[in-house]
Amino acid sequence: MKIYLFVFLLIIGCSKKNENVLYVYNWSDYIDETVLTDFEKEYGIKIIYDTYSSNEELLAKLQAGSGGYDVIFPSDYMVTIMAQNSLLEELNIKSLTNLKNIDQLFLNPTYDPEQKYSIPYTSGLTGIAYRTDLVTDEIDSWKIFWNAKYKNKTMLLNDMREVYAMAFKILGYSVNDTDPIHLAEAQKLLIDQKKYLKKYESDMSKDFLLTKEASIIQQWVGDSYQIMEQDSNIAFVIPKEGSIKFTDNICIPKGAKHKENAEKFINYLLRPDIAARIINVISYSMPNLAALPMVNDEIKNDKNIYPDEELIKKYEFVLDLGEYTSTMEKAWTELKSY
Ligand code: N2P
Repeated sequence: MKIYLFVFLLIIGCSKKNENVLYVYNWSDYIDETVLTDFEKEYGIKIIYDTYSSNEELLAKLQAGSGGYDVIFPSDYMVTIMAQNSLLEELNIKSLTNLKNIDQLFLNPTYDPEQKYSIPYTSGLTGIAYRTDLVTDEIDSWKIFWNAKYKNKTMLLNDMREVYAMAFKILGYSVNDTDPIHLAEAQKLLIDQKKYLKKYESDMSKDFLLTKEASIIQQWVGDSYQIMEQDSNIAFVIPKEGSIKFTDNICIPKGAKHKENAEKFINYLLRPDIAARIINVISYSMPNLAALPMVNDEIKNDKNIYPDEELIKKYEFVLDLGEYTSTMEKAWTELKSY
């Protein structure tokens, strides 16, 4: 009898222990780590944290059924794709009492009109980070990536939609263009650029820029500002042709084992003090209005981080291209192996 009781208590104990965890899968360099440890202390929930560097990597992981994640951060168009593929849990909005801090303009977006699956986390855009001590030209255009002077010193994001968006914008097309003739033109341009390319790389390109192994990289605004803080010879520019603007979101993947913990975590991230701490570390804007008074002035007043519409009028949100995605994927695979 005693042994049964012991086993029973052991099982209860283990399952209780398992409940106090949360598996978080986020973009690299997209959180203030002290916010994670403070959450663990405050809620007694241990966070297991893992990172990715593109929406497509996140999608592939979820489609493979691996990871066991409870919280993920897909961009706008990826929320649509994931919702359509039944990869997201519906959120219990009532549990998210801090949603009131979010700017109304960011609620009920076209990619999730009923706010069923996603809560906006950050927003930003893609531009060029470069070394002012190595680049003598004035940079205002994506075309700098085709300048032979910077051969083997340029890096583009390892991100299909970002790379084609850049080429489409140079050619005067939309980032969501689906004309195969335009794709062929973009492909030609990008094949030509490979002569000057060191590597397609999203995360490590920042280190390459810091160590001067690269001079010019395609990079997201906040990630660029994070390295600008480490090296005053790094600058960031918004190219005149435009490119992608995004809203990244907090979601719960289908079948998440710790949904309640996930909702506690999401509500915690929506707290003004927590949001402000994250913004001050990652240098991306968040639609959390109540956080603004606690955001550092140099971030709040920076037009690249909090841009006005005029500055980014040529910037577009990525849309799901439906079946055409596989056509682009084929071109991307070909481009990378070229
Ligand atoms: C985080 C980059 C996320 C921006 N390092 C792209 N959505």
